[in-house]
Amino acid sequence: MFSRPMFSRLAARALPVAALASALIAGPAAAHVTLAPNQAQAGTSIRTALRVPHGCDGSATTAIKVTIPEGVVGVKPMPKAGWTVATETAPYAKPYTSHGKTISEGVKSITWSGGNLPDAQYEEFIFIGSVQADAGGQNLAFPVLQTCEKGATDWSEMAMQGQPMPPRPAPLLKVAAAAAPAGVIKVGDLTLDAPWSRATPGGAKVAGGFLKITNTGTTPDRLVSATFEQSGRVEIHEMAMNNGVMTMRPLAAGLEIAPGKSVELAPGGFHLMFMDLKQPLKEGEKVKGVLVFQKAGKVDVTFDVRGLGASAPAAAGGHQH
Ligand SMILES: [Cu+2]
Repeated sequence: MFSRPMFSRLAARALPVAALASALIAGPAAAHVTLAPNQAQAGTSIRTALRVPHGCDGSATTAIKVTIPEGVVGVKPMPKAGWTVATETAPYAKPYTSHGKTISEGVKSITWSGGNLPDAQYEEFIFIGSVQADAGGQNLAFPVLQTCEKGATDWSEMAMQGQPMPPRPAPLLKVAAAAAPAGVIKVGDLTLDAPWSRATPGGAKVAGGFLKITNTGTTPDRLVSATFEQSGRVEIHEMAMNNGVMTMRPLAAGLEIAPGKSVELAPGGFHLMFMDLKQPLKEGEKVKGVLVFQKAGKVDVTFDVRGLGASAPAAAGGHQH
């Protein structure tokens, strides 16, 4: 029978690095400088605090400097009574867009200094920022240099697979994957963006179906067929100029989605053609359908029925074929 300490050692050895990092986050961290909260979702803004639970070997803390990792942008510190706050800016590895402007640099470190935090007391140093959308699934490290009346502590060590937990770990922020926007479906290498259709005027027997299909993989896929709950059958169409007249024609072989590319099915271009409608489509309805791809297979989708767009090409005449 294993004694408990022996079992713990065996278990610790088998932990992959991600689990080890999680253990650092979730474990009893009262003795370390940590972030609270220490979890965030990619693509969202954060408000978090560095928790400083003690000084350096009993000596009072006089300055805290935190380094902001790549993937966290738009950082602003909260001023703190009795402390002077300073920031350093530098270019981001990946610029981002905010309110239509490209932001290519920002705060990369914050220092609160000039205060005095006795070893017997605890304090929080607050800042806000945003986690970039592609930082999902990572544990971002925020190394901290804690300066005290006597000495300093460098909280910058990283947990490594197969190594014991470091005594001075950098505070970590565990970032969950960004939420898919409403109406976006991911299946295999394909992303299907917001399928929609359009209300039909009385008596119309056809309607268009639209969405954006993106292939994030390395091989082509092909939309080969589809079904729509309120129509007898569905064709895949393209619009093209023919003797100076815009006409639609069925794509017998379906529609290829090249790797790394997006194909937009939209009024005036490629579209699904819902034939033999059983009843008119009304604005606000949600109608189920199925898209069939050569590689990704069958995908259930829901088409949002939008209002009748008088000026949009797909609703304007070409449907009498
Ligand atoms: Cu058509």
